Amino acid sequence: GSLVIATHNAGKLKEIGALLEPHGLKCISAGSLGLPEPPETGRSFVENALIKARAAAEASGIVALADDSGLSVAALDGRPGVYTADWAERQWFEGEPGRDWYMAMGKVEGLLAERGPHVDRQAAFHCVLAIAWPDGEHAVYEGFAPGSLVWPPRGKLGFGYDPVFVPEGSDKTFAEIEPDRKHAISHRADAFAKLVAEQFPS
Ligand code: ITT
Repeated sequence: GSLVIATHNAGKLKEIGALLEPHGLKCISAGSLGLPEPPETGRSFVENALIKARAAAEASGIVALADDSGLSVAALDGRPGVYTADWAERQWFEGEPGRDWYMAMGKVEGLLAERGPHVDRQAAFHCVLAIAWPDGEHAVYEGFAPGSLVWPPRGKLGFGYDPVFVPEGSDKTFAEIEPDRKHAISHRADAFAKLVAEQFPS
């Protein structure tokens, strides 16, 4: 079967495609269908993932999969959380195209630095996958990857905050490890395993 992937984030789309491929599932991107991007007005990853999946299923008439994800930093009381993309896109180094990623990571680091040299650097990536059918049926699956933040950023692989995130048990950042390895341990892989077990068992 085919699924519409309700994301406009190229990094996510690539990872979701790689995670779905072994299950014989084909991705159609929301962008290629010209689907609109609904406002993410939810206060949780679950709410936002459902908003995106339902809107795409309704508009396309095809089963849709959405991913809402983000980084929670312990010393920042879980921020940026659902606002991870907002911090990246708007609130930091606005107007310097191509450097936004560095800037967003720098905002997190700046807030950590304010808390002194012995600040707790623990953080976790969260991912909620929502699947929705045109008839309104839906389900959500949550994934999690514990780790810690490093500075300066290291590595060129992956996307988003990968260059500053070291997953638990590793000394490399997500941007320094091969995609296959990231796909074995990431928050997205964790949520995916639950989705596949329930929706696409082989
Ligand atoms: P869509 O809503 O169109 O899917 P988005 O980028 O706005 O795209 P989110 O609202 O879910 O998606 O924001 C997710 C944020 O978390 C975004 O800034 C990503 O860079 C970051 N993020 C999520 N997963 C990540 C990963 O595996 N590695 C690095 N950063 C990640």
